[in-house]
Amino acid sequence: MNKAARLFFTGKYFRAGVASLGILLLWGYEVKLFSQQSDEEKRPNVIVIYTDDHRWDALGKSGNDIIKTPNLDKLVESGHYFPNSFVTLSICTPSRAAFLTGQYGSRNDVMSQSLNTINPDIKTVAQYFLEEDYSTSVFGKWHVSNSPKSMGFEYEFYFQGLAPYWDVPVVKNGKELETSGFVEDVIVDNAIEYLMESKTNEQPFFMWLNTWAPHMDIDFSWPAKGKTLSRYPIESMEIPNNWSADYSGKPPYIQLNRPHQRALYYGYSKAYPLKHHIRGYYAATTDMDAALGKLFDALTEMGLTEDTYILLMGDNGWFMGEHGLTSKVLAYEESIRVPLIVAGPEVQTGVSDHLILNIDLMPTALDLASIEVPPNLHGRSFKHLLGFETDEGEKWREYIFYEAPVPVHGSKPHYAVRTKDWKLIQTYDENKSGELIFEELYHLKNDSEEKINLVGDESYKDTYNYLKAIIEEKIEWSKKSISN
Ligand SMILES: [Ca+2]
Repeated sequence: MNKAARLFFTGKYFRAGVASLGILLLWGYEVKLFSQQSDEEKRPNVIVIYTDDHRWDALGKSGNDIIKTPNLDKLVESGHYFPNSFVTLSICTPSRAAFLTGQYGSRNDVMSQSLNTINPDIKTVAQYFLEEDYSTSVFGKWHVSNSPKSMGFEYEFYFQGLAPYWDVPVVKNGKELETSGFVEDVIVDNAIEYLMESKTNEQPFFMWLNTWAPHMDIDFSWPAKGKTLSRYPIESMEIPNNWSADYSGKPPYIQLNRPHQRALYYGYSKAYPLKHHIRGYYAATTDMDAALGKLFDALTEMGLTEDTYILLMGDNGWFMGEHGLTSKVLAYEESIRVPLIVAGPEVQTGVSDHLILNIDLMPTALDLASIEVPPNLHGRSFKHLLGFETDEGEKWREYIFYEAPVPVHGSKPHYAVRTKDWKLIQTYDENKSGELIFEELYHLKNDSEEKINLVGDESYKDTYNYLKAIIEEKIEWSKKSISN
């Protein structure tokens, strides 16, 4: 249906039409046509949930036997799970901008926590939904400098970056507001309240819900609920296999700079402080899971499940001692790989190993709502991978491109290309020369923990050349996007 027709059926003209048909009904006219059209034109709701610093394996269904995420596991069972999902740049603000625009940071202008203003000429996912007469809302962490309203969200309940886990101050529709309780409960309770108010509205809704957990809180810890922490005995936490990093195959600056030095500050050279952090991260994830469980239950109780798509993805991952590191940004798996689950009407249940990016969420969300996907996006709709017949066809990307073109948290400019089995990372000098200073090649199929750098190994020369040609072409493309 074209936009004009859609607006007719959903806007004031349609409401006027309904009133007229009501009069016709009183006169005893046949109204079968009306009821058929109403069902046919019912449009789905879409909820995108962005979980913060949620690494791909902090999910029971990923095979993690320690973490407790019963509600997300249920979502996996009822929907489609993509364990090979990644972000285009692993840090909060650029990841949000990538989702909102369906484009890389080099195009939307958001490439670090300080380069945090989305190019206002680019239309966001919320603006596309708004144009189709959806009601649009955002909840939880916002973390870009543009205002939610200017990005197409009619209803806002948000806070900016670093925040406390308890009694978080928020902005609700332009007004500052104090809250009490755990941050995820505050976010979800307000979202449920909004849904209660809007469920009788004939407009469908597009909601973006951003969690704060399991991101570290404003004091760099994870003050989860006491009961939840007690479910994770510190001695049961497992130290990662790639904890004691051998830096001989890694760019030397990593050891000397923030990613490693901050880990040392946290005490990660010893097992106990690291296990203590793993416990806090897992408990915060479980508390987040419980809050999302309340949202899922509320959708069921309100009878919205059958009309609502849920797309849940992590905004970036998080190092928990792997390679002796903390934090994110760097292109290793723990940082760039995130959970992705999609559930909703007629979504085929199952698990797919296709390589998905966060920039694919926007076109997929629009496509699920049968809204035309704009042609200028970098991401692609993966609706057909959810069991729907579409024009997209079956061929999907064979690699993902990762860009971190400006220094963030002590990183140097670096890029990566990852296929299902391999990854090539290139690190560049951040100074004017911009020369290539380090390369890493990992055979993920045999070395998922990225311990052995195979650059220079003659046996893998063809693979290296193949990936090198791709990454250098993509880097040129990325640089060109920035200069434009
Ligand atoms: Ca994040």
